[in-house]
Amino acid sequence: IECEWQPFHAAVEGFMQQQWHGGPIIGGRQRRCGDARDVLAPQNRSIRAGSVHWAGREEVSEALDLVGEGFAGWNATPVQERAACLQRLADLLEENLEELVALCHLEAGKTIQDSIDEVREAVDFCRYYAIQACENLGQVQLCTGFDGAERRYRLEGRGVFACISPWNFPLAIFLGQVSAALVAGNSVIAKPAEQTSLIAWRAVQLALQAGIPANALALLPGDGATVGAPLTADSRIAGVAFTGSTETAQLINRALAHRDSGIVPLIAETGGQNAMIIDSTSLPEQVVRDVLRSAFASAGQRCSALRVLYVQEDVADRIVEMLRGAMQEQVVGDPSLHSTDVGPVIDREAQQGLLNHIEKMKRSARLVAQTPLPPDASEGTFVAPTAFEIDSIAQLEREQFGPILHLVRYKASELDKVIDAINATGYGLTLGVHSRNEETTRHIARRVRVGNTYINRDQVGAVVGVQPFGGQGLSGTGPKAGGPRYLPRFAHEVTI
Ligand code: TXE
Repeated sequence: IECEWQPFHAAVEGFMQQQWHGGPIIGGRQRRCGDARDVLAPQNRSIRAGSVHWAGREEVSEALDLVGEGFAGWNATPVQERAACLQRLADLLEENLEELVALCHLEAGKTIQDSIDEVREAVDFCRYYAIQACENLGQVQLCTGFDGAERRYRLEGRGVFACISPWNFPLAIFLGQVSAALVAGNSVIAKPAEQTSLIAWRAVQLALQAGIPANALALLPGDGATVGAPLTADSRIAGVAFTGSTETAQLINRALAHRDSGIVPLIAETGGQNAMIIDSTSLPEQVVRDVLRSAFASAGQRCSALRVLYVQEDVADRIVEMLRGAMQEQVVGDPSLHSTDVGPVIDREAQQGLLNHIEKMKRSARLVAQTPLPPDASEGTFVAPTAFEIDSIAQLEREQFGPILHLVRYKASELDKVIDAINATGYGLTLGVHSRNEETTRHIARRVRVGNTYINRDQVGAVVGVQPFGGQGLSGTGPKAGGPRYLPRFAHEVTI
């Protein structure tokens, strides 16, 4: 990691002096509507990365008209040409890596390494969907019916897709959704999260440079009420791809259901209440390393992140002791430093919510460990990684999207109760298991209802084309992003 990281530092630092000024992009032109809002770095609120104009209702309507007109032409473009645009976009992301790393680091407060990984994941999404599209979309497919006759069908774009994305993977999730929708033949209106509009704006500039037609892609930065809600309520939208909170996904679902024009798909990836189960055969050193990464990497702001650690009673004291020591050693602070393990959380609102939870838990649970904050922590939105001991996952009302871990001790005879409690949350995103007993791992993996299970390793999300990612229940609709069944959800099956 050191070798990979060091050469970036000088180039990234150069870009950190830059100011970016973004806004809505409609018809390939940037709009300067409304007041420009300052973009401040989460790690130090006196560092300004630039500014961004937010779209209003007028821009929403204008974008819908324009991108609606662009759909037919883009959908008629051969799939190989659409895929070639994604490959060129991937090339451009790589060519602009240092700028994008600086922007991701400043706008989302990510460490340099996390920012590099972020750009790489976005590149992988573009390349993977380009390849998948050429293999599975566009050309005529044959299927043989019960009557022995062959029928021909083709997958085509649905129309205008709204892609609504969160701030925690501001480039990778943003471009993952947009590239999938586009390559399937849809025209796209992209609505990035309020907190991370600048990097999305830069990505859309690069997409247009890569050859995506100006009337096939529009960007509308803005808030959920002004931009997101009117978009999803509009009859011109033919589908929605959404990643964010479960509550917002439910709102969108209701908005789509209440429209009196067409029934359209919602592809949603949402939150989780992710657990890890550790039994007495596990290797404590490996467990502690994987728990730290799973719970505190990216300051706990990954949808896959570990929230509740179930530890078998016989090994609990030892694990707790080791975890306490390791949490004491973690470094919280400036995400531009190679020595930093945990950076800031995204903004003051998120920070306050997490601090409130910590205060509440201090009154009702046992504090196990807390990583110290640096002396200058008040300049940014830092939250000290904290671990509490609680009785059950059922005590937690909602997902805490930050560096807070909850431990629960269980007896070997209670394993099935643990599994039932995890299933009873209604979420189903990720589960970690640490055990060297194959029967136990198989039993747990079969019974827990989650999208992704991680056995004897850390629980850190997706690997495009290798480990597709997505949940079930309150955690999302599937199909899994970065997997072979994702693209067809963005398309219509047309029999010819
Ligand atoms: O999500 P929101 P936030 C979860 C996690 C976190 C929570 C809050 O639990 O604590 O979400 O994050 C847009 N109609 N995850 O506040 O509010 C909004 O503008 C249409 C899980 O960012 O759901 C933004 O672009 N759109 C996760 C997007 O929805 C609306 C990643 C997400 O915002 C809207 C991040 C509306 N009515 C957070 N209201 C994961 N699974 O990866 C808001 N939006």
